[in-house]
Parts: sequence; structure tokens; C-alpha cells
Amino acid sequence: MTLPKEVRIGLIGYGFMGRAHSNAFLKAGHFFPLPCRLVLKAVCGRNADNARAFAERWGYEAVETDWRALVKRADVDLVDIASPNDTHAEIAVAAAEAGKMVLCEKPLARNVAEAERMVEAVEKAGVANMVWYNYRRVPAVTLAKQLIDEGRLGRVFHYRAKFLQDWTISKDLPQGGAALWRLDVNVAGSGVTGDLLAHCIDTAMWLNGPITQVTAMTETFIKERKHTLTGRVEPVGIDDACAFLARFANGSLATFEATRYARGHKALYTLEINGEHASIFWDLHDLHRLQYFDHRDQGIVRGWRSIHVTDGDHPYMKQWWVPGLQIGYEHTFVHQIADFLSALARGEQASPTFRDALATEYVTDAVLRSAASGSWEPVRQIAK
Ligand code: SOE
Repeated sequence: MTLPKEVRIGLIGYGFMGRAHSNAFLKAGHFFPLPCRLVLKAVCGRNADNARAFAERWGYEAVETDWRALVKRADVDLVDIASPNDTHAEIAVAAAEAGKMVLCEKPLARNVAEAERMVEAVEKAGVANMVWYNYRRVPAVTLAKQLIDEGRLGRVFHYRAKFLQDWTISKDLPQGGAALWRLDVNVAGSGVTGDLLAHCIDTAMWLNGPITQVTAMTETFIKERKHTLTGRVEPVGIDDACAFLARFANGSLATFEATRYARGHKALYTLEINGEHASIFWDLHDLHRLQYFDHRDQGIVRGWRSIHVTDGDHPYMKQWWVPGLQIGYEHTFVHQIADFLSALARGEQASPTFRDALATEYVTDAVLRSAASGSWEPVRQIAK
């Protein structure tokens, strides 16, 4: 995998994630010493007017309305998939076969079968690939990884993660269509398990290693919703809420919970790890802080420290402003594309690759199987 001097990007999808990725493509070279130049070559969306407006606003040179045309373009080196989940597999396989680098929004796919096809395609073609699990690159979360890798926690006993939202409580909210495809199981694959828990699982396995077995429960609180595209009231197939227990390969125990029915919470992703010597807590609503407790501190001053992760020696922060000034959500995507390119320049691949993200698919698959069977389910492991 060699990196050209100029990487010409073809973006598919111009929604929330199309904006987050485009912002990252534009900013990365301003703040990070990139090994190549990024060119916003073409954006693809089904609605030509919207795609043109997006291209103008973000500076894409060309517009396509059929993703197949975008993937075939000789002037595109990297295909970035930011369209709904039901399109990921087909586009990724075609892009890999066309020899393009492929970036894909999370979750990798709607199910394991699609995800495995995608991994096989990028690996067979030998093209660079990565999935946008962006929360790993919140500096406070990256710092947590550093502290864990330094052995500061000692043996880990507990991992606890939650992702709470409240935007689907109204029974009048329809399902399907542009903004609401996350509620349509045929498009999304699953509900909060693939959309929110997938984030928690990706971070958890990055910080604490593989998950080996799970037992889960899910609930669909609103059983029928009008479908925006058909106009009919149709059954709801997604999980509105999911909670599961898990065991990690390192012997630690975990609880995970996600819901779109936690009134008052918009995107409350929290994680906590309790080790023999120390504990860590992080909260997306206060994302620049890492809470750290170290039992080895002198007794009279022992207590939770709230580390303001904004100093020059904190992960990524030297590239931004001066110590004490915060960054936010959008910067995680900037970090991710900068890492992707600099890893390629070293002849490596930045994580999570499609194969790394397949490990998350195996966990979400076991979670949904367990919710259906009512039993503990083993988690398949990826071949490294
Ligand atoms: C859902 O509301 C959502 O936008 C997810 O799809 C994103 O992945 C998450 O980061 C924020 O919430």
C-alpha cells in the first residue's frame, strides 16, 4: 500500500457523517503534518440538488448521483462511505475491487455476513481501509489507553459502559427515509446495538481486549410506526434499548447499556474501568476530562483527579491551541484521518481496520443472538 502525493477523495453520503468527514478532510492538513495532500474530488448523493449544494458548501469539485459512477472514477483514490448502513457492503466491495482505499462509517455492516464480505474484499485487493469509530480519538480516551498500556490500573476487574439518548420516545416519530433510516431495521440492521453499543464495544475492546461471551436483553418499546417511504404503519424491527453482561478474555466483567428512551440524555456515552490499583472514568458530555483515581497515591491526598486533557503532552493536543484550551467532537475525525495517512506513510494501517471492526460485529451479533435465545452466547474471535 503506497501513498500517492495527492489523495483524491470520493465521498458517498452528505448527511451528518458526510459533514463530519468532510470537515476532517479539510482541517487535517492545517493542523497535522500530513504525508500527502487531500483533494475533495467528488461527492455522491441520490438527490442531485442536495449533492450540488453540499459540493459547493464543502468544496467538492464534482457531483455524482450514482455511487457506481463515483467508484469507477479514475480521478478518485479513496472512497469514503458515509451513507446508510444498507449500502456499506456493496459499495465497499466495489470500491476495493476498483483498487480504491476505503473508509467506512460505523457500524461496518448490518450483519456478520456483510462484514465478512467487506473484510475479504479489502484484504484480497490489498487496499487500505478503516472504520470511523471516532471516540477512540478523543484525547481523554486516548490518554486512558496510554495509562492502561503503562500498566497503571493493574489487573482489571470491571468495565462499565453506557450510551444513552432520548430522541425516539414519541410514538408519532415515523421510521425510514432520509433522516430516520436508523429506525428501519432493513436499512440499519439493528437499533441501539449497532448504532450506539457498537461504539462502546469498539472502545472497550481497544482498551481492555477481546470479549468472549455475552448475555443480553433488548426491548422495542414502540412496536409500530408509520414508514416515511411507504406511508403505511409497519412493525418496528429495531431494538430501542439493549443491556448486556460480558466477560473479557482478561477475566474482567462488564456491563453495557444503550437506549434511545433515557429522557434528558442526548448522547451520554460514559465508560468506567476499575483495576487493582486505579480506576478511570470518562463522559462524552465532558469529553476533555479524564477522571482518574490511583490507590497508590499518598493516603491523605488520595482522591479522584479530574485531568483536563488539554496540555501539550496529552495525545493530539500539541497540534491544536495552547494548553488549557479545549477541542471537541469534530476533532476526533481529524485525528482519525491524520492517523490513517501517517500510518500508511510508515507502511502500516491505522486501527480500526475493517478486520478490527469485524470483531465488533461478532460481539453485536452475539448480543442480538443472546437477546433472542435468552442464553449466554460465545463471541466469535477474529483471526489476526
Ligand atoms: C445516533 O443518534 C448517533 O448519531 C450515532 O449514529 C453516532 O454514531 C453517535 O456518535 C452519535 O449518535
